[in-house]
Amino acid sequence: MKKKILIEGMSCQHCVGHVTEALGEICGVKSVNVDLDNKNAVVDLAHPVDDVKFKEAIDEAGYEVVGIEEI
Ligand SMILES: [Cu+2]
Repeated sequence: MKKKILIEGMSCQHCVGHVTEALGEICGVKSVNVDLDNKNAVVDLAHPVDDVKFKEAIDEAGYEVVGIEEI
C-alpha cells in the first residue's frame, strides 16, 4: 500500500532530509521517497496509517500537506 503526500514548503535537499525523517518515524511507514521537484513524498506502508499522522508529522517538521492520495 502506497500513498502520495503533496507537500508545500520544501526548497532544498535539507528540506528533503527533514521530511524523510519526519515521515520515516511514523509507525507503519516502511519507506519514504521524497520528490523535491514535484513537491511530494511517496510512503510505502506496512499497515494502514491515518492521514492525520502524516499531516501532524509534516506540520511539526515545518511544512504543509496540501493533499494525500492513494497510489
Ligand atoms: Cu531546504
